[in-house]
Amino acid sequence: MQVVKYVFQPHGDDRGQLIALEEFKDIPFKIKRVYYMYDTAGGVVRGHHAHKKLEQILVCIHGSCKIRLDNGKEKKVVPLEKPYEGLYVANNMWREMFDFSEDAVLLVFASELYDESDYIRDYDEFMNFIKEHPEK
Ligand code: T46
Repeated sequence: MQVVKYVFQPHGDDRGQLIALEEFKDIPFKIKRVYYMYDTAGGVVRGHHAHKKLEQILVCIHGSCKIRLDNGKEKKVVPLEKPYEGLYVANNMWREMFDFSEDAVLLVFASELYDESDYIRDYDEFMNFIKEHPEK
C-alpha cells in the first residue's frame, strides 16, 4: 500500500508560521467541505468505515493522533503529529483514527459534501466493494 503524505510549505518568519492550502494546488481536489474533531476522549477509536467516492486530506494541526489505513489486503498505521503534514485518504480505504493526544485537533479537507449514503460502515460490504472497484 502506498501511503501519500503531503508536506506543506510553511510561510515562516520571525512572527511564526502560516500555512495556506489551495484546491488543486496543495490539495489535489476541489474542497467542498472542511471539518475538524477535537476534545476526543482518551482511548477512543473513530472512523471504522470507508467511502464509495469521498477523497480527503487529514491534517493534525495540533497535538497528535494515528490513522490506521486498510485497503483490504494490507494495513498501515500512519502517525500524524506535524501541522504541516497532510495524509491523503482515498475513498476505498477503511480508516480508523486513534491514539489522540488530549490537545489533538484533526482537520479534514473533503472532496464531497456530507452524504451518509457514501459511507461503507460494514467491513464485509467494504471487502465486496473493493473487489468490485479494484485500485487503479
Ligand atoms: C472520515 C473520518 C476521517 C456531519 O453532520 N457532517 C460531517 O461533515 C461529518 C464528517 C459528520 N457529521 C456528523 C455525523 C455524525 O453524527 O457528525 C457525527 C460524527 O461523524 P462520524 O461518526 O462519521 O465521525 P468519524 O470521526 O467516525 O468519521 C469522520 C468522517 O465522518 C469520515 O468521513 O473519513 O472522519
